[in-house]
Amino acid sequence: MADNQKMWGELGMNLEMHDQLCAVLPGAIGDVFMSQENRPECMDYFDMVLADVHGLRPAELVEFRKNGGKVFGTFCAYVPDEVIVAADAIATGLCAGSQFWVPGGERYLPANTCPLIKAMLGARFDRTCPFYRLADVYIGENTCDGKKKAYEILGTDVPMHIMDLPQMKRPKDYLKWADEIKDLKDLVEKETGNEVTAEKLAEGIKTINAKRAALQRLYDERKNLNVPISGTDTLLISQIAYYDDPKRFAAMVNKLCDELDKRVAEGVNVAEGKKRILITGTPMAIPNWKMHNLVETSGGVVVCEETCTGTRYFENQVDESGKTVDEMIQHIADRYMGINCACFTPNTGRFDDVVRLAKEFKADGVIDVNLMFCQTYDIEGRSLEERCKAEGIPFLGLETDYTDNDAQQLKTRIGAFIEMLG
Ligand code: BJ8
Repeated sequence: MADNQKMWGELGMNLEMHDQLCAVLPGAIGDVFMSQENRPECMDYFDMVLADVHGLRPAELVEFRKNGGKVFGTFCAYVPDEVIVAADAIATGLCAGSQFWVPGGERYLPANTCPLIKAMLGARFDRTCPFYRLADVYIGENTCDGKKKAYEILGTDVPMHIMDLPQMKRPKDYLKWADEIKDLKDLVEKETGNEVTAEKLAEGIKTINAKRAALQRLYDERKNLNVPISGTDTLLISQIAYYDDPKRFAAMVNKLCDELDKRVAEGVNVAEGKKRILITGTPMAIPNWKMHNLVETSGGVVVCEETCTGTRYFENQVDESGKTVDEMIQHIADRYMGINCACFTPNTGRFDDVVRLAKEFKADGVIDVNLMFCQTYDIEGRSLEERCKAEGIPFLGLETDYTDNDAQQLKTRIGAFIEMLG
């Protein structure tokens, strides 16, 4: 901890304010994670990463930068880590999931902005997140209007590169995204001084594919009728995926899955008698565990997340058959364009995914959870509800923010929904 204080000081963080954030974390971890019964032993690694979330990984990034390495901060599941890794650089997710950062963001943004965006700005401008201090360049993307405009404000304080994400999925849009990925490659080459050769890019693709495969394996475990791991624990793993070292992360997830294989064989079930819930909607950035905690303390178990901190992050692999850098970049673009975000029109692929996943994971019901003021997901929720109802899938739509003000009300609604599932 003393070392952490020194590191945070050297990173120019607001130590006094940051102490306030650190003070609440152990309580939150205890309430949300340690109160669960019969957790897999291999959660130890992820618990450790969480307990020292602003110490362990940041210390590695500090060391990496001392040796000349470059760190790129990202905010969206569409930004391909493959290209960054191929330049021997590190990609780290910067999405922010704490109410602690929201007031800081409100100094720069209208109050009726999505809390994820407000927290992003608060984390940067309050100087209370080491990851925001450690990223040399931020990679933004044209997705929703709020993020797009917030990046302009972040860009006044930190080097910012924006990727122009198409908002439709026509053949020319796939080519356009490949072109944007080429620009990203040029940027990381320039920043790092390292060339992204075909060999390096092939290696980067393999590394990130292996990470995705490990997450797919973890999710497959949850398809069992005996659920070997809670949704809350799985969400934590998905959140850590955005900033841990990809090779180590994949190894730790696979180790956990070995344990889960055994638990499944032995009939261990962490959710005896609970209703299986699929959550869909906006991402849940660390430390946002609110909805999972509410569902799993109200008679439900979350068996799948159709979100960017869930299946959208890891489903589908990059085709590894590319020989040239251009071919590989097109394959990367093709994989990422397969993500179904509400920023796209039309986005019926997401409805197909929700229905497919609800069946695969044997969900009793779907809860669509959207962050307040996220227009695209909010508007899309109506059509998603119609589709689920047409398929005979019970559906509940909820809107929330990062505060606990609505927790009791949400718990009542979730409890009633789960009871209705019979
Ligand atoms: S691919 S979901 S990570 S844009 S910030 S859209 S909640 S108003 S995060 Fe996203 Fe990429 Fe899409 Fe995924 Fe709404 Fe808030 Fe915007 Fe958000």
